[in-house]
Amino acid sequence: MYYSESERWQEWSSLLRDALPDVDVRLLDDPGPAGDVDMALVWRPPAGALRRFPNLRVIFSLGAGVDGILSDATLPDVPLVRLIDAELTRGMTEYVLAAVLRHHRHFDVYGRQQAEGVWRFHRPPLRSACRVGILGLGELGRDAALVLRDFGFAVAGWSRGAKDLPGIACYDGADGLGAFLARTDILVCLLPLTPGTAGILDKTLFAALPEGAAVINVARGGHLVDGDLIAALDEGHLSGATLDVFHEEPLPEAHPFWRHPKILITPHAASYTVPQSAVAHIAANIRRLRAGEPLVGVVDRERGY
Ligand code: OXD
Repeated sequence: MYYSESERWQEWSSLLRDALPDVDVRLLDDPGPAGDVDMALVWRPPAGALRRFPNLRVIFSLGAGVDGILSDATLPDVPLVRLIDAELTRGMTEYVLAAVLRHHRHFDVYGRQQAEGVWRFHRPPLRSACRVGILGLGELGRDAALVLRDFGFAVAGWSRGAKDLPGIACYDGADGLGAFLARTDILVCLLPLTPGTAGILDKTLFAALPEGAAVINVARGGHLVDGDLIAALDEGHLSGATLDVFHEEPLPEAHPFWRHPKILITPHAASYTVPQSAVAHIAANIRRLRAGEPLVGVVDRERGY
């Protein structure tokens, strides 16, 4: 059973049938007898929608983040599987690289200068002296960190539990956060949204970054305290921000982010699910489910990712 942008369901359904000819894909709006449905493929389904299916065995997320599924307090107690897709991961890395380069090469400053007809060169620091910090070293954070490292940036990562990545300075836990922030000129948030990470991008965190740092949020709007970001930019402590995600989407017309000269907004476009590649991950898991084998990408509901 499928629930997302309904215009894409034909595409998903035909790709799934190519991979697993016996699969019968139905829309949430027209699922047939509830007892027939044993698997759900969803992106932010309406709360309560999945509890109608008594024989549900698994829920597949059609996106990397699962907060929009876990927020349903009545979610059936069956495995929830996040999407792991090379195209989605690379799409995110591409965006993060572009955003880091935008701050590193002062495109944000040049944009403001252009508006005033100012011709002034700003020499960027050497890449090896530009310290990028990735908050969150899951599937997406790890790939971005390694590509930025290969590009020559000084990359560090922070995660809740300890991680070890070649050429990346890895910090973890509450104790490691201060040192991680103190060495970070460009901060990228790629954390899952959980009760423990909501509002993490706040004035305390910004104050722990060096003067002139930039912030890129490609995780969830709920990570950011909007007013604290505006204050840190207006005081000049932060030099700029690139934001792809917001508390309310689309971002309301009256929101001050729209007109802030130091903020670039993109419309939740950092990455996106590519059905042609994502279907391989889902089909492989369906085969595992049928063979009674462990699924890949099962979310730990306690942790929230
Ligand atoms: C996702 C997203 O979680 O697009 O995949 O935000």
